[in-house]
Amino acid sequence: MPKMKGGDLITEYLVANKIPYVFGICGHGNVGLLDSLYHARDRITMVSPRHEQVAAHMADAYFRVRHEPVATLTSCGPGSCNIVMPLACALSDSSAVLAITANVPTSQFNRSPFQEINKHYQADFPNIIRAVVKRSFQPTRVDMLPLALRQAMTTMLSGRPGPVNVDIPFNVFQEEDEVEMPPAAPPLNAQRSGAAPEEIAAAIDMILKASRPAIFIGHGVTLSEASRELTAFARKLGIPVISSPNGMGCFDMSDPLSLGFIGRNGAYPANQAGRHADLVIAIGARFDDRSASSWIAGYSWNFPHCKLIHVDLDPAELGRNYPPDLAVLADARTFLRQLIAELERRAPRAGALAPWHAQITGWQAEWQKFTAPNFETHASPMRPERVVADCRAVLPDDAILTCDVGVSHNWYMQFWNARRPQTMLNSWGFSGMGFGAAGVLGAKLAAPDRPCVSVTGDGCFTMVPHVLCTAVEYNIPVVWVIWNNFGWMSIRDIQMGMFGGRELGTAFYQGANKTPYNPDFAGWAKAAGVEAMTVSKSQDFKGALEHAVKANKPFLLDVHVDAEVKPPSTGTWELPPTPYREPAFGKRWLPETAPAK
Ligand SMILES: Cc1ncc(C[n+]2csc(CCOP(=O)(O)OP(=O)(O)O)c2C)c(N)n1
Ligand SMILES: [Mg+2]
Repeated sequence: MPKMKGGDLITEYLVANKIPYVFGICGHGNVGLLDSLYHARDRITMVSPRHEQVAAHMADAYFRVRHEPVATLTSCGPGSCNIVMPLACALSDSSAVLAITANVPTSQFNRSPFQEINKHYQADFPNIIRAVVKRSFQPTRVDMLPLALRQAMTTMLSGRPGPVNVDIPFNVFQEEDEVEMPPAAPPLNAQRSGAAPEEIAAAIDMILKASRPAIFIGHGVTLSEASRELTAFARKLGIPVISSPNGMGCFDMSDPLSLGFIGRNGAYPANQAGRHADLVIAIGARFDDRSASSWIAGYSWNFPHCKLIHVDLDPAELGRNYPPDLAVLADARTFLRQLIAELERRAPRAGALAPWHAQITGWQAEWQKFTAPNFETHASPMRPERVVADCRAVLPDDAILTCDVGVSHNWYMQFWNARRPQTMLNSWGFSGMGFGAAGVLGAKLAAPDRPCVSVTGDGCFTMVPHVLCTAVEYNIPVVWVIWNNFGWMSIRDIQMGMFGGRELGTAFYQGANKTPYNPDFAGWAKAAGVEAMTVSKSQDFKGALEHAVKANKPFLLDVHVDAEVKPPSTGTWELPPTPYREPAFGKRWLPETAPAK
């Protein structure tokens, strides 16, 4: 066996796994691997943003768009500590990132060399990162690398995907040993688990018996690439589809059977259908507080009065919040294919759901009547609905939207019509500010021929403004739409609504008389070499966005949006012990009869 340097083995393994990019930042700890990547630079590209947080958000977004992973590379100590937050985002949204971190030389373990974390254990970075990855590996010799790399890649992509860490001491990159290249890891979805035949029979029995069924989909359907099967199944039986944010687009949201998002910031028809349903088929979705009106019965769901079939490939999610009547441990696509095959053997009653459809059509009409006028209104600053509507009008169906965190996200969850899977990326479970503004760079590298637009708050963007430099350095033509409302307005809204309007630390001001302040974002962008425009009138936004997308260069639009127009709540959200509020549109509905079981 020929001798190989640790750094070369890692590089060749990344190439063998068809990993085209390493997103990362140098440090003395990882120069050994940089040297190996230098020699392979025609086969794997290093992209070096200005903050490690950005590198990991980029990797996360890249995976969400392509379902193929890339690696991040950070140095020992502070550089690697900077990826904790974005890895938490990736973990809570089941996104794969191969996080390669460097550590101090093994011969210096426990001597407190520069940047070692060793209060309790030598070279203790794995303990910092363990809560936010599926697994952390620390190979301390070159001959440990083949197994660690293979296990890391396999763990990352198998079952429910997620970030994995390989923490490598400085010397291991440069030392040589006789090592064999491990086989490439199976790609995402290489192994798929199905339901038992009796579970499928029981599921179909329940589905055909229901008079008010609804399907609830989450990221599991997206990750399983089950859009076609979901669409065929829902249309065959006419079952409406409610979506959590990372499931959006798996079922075309312009289809009348698509009811949108559910929960406080959901669409009224989704909450109405959720609380009136007699059967919910939840697939790859996890009933988190925001998509379940904090589990308070009658706002979004009515379990256990309503029956529940819960399908997921992670047993930890089955019954986490609602005990299912039928729990199925299976891959979403396989399960749906099994349902479709079983349906071929049964004869569903034609028109059985007509009364349910009539109710739903009525709720959709009410919602449409309530919301439509605001989509037409011109104003300065802009009405939020107008930004959403004009984005939809300008962007093609395959464009990728990376949402950030805050009020803008609430509006997009309520009103964005995603038409294809993997076109709307959301930091849903962890909601890390900067995910959208940074992630859009990774999304564009994953889909170079499609428009990629980030709608990001003024607060979110200011967390990662150096994304401008990276877009210019690497010529990544993305568009940032800054939803500029001069503050951390989603949090200010909580102070206004729940804390008597006592506002502190939630808006951006300058001077003693509290003049609203923000940097001139367009000027800031131009200083970085990015084209930019400020849009303060709604009449100008659509044209500006069209121009920015067409320009095919990094482009920033600073869009002034009215902070005082709030998204209408159609469910609720509770932060105990603070009292929760009744919806602004629609109301709680509790069944009169006792639970059916
Ligand atoms: C890294 C991080 N810090 C803090 C928060 C808490 N937080 C959630 S939304 C928000 C305000 C977002 O401000 P902005 O981007 O301007 O959006 P807006 O709500 O004003 O639309 C904050 C601070 C968070 N989610 N992530
Ligand atoms: Mg803001």
